Amino acid sequence: MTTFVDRVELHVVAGNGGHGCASVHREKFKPLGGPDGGDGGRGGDVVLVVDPDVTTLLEYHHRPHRKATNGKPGGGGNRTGAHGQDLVLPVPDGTVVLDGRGEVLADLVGRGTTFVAGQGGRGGLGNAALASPRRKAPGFALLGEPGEGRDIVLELKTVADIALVGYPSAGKSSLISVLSAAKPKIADYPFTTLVPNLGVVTAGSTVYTVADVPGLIPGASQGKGLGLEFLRHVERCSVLVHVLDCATLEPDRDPLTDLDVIEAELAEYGGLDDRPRLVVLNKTDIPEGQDLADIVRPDLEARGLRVFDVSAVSRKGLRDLSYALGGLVAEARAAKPVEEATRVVIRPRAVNDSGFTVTEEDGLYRVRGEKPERWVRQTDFTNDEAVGYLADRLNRLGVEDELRRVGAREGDGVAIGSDEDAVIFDWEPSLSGGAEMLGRRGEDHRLETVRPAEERRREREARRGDGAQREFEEFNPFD
Ligand SMILES: Nc1nc2c(ncn2[C@@H]2O[C@H](COP(=O)(O)OP(=O)(O)OP(=O)(O)O)[C@@H](O)[C@H]2O)c(=O)[nH]1
Ligand SMILES: [Mg+2]
Repeated sequence: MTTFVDRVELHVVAGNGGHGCASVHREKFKPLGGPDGGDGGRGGDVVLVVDPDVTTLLEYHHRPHRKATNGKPGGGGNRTGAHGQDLVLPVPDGTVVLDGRGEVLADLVGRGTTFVAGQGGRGGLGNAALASPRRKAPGFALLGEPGEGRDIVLELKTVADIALVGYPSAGKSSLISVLSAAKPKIADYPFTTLVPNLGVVTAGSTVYTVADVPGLIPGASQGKGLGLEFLRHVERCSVLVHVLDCATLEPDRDPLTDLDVIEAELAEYGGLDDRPRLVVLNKTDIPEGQDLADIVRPDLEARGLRVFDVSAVSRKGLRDLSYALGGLVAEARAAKPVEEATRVVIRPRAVNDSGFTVTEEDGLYRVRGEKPERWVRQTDFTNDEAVGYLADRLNRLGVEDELRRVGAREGDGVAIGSDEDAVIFDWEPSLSGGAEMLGRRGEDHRLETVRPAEERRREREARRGDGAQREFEEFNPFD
């Protein structure tokens, strides 16, 4: 038995960037040949790609955790680490990608459409790349950045031109079976169809797809029957077809009230009002069915609906129906903008790449920004020289000037990053730009230690409370 899965939660983690290497070239009789540590490789991305041969999300239901490979660290002799491999995940045509809060991130339609669900971390620069006239032999390298990890939801919406809707047993699957080569399950009990069926119809020069959805009953919007769950597959269709049963033996039912009930459920689901509709009166091979069809036709036409008498059993009226549907599909396609064969969906980045902000919350100054936060992730805090390099970079970006402008004073706590992963240090303002102050290699007191936020806060409060002597040394750049 095949299982149809049309909604899954997927946890993706892109590959980490490889660390840069700190190494010094060594040769016989030439002990200090300069820095030659190579860069780390980029971590692999996690990429979703539409592959029309994939029809369900079942694969991800079984294995919801996916990770791309990490970049390799750089090596001595200027060896660059290998890039991690991208993890390419094939998804069905019509897959919608949502974030954890239900916001749509991407709508993947058309073979080859691509979405980067997790971005691989950048590799860290090796010490060779960090060398400059001022810093001839850096004794540190940058760390690779962690790969982006995300929880996303994939939802499948069938990409069909025509959707057949109606009560259970109205003959929707029967119609697909006679209009197309598809062979869905057909039976005389309700809810035969548990997942949408799809068929391809050729009418003259137009080729289009028809999908049915499991039968709807009154109260489907409250979850009765199979509920409205499957209507998401109708959302992309250009035309809705009401399949009305003219031969039902159930009391209280006739084609007109059936139509009203289904329309009420569609309205409850929402978003389908603008779709053109037509009506199929089915089972007119049965004499009573044809009689009923003749009775209700004027009413339906008075509502402005196009009406087709058909029979999925005797195949009556099918040719007219398939051409009428083909015409509507052709119109809908002509009205739609032409889509490129391959679309790449790029998720907009939340933060401004060049900027940063400084805000104050009870005495703690918080620096947010793509660059400062990235630089912090790249820093090996066990290496003083690396920490000094970070201080330089922040200074050049103007973080220090901005701190001064918003009123930060010596000794105030400064946090870089969000609440969860901030690096916190005490601010020791430099007097003039930071770059020249790194006189002594491997020493920089400005970023003295990385300590938990709570500890820093307690310390600050204690300082304020009794005006006690500050317990750490002043940093004198001219020392
Ligand atoms: N006489 C007659 N019977 C039909 C016709 N179309 C469908 N049927 C019968 O109606 C019953 C239900 O048909 P299905 O095609 O399974 O109906 P459905 O709308 O797909 O039903 P669900 O999947 O349960 O929603 C079957 O026994 C069919 O043989 C028709 O044109 N004439
Ligand atoms: Mg069916």
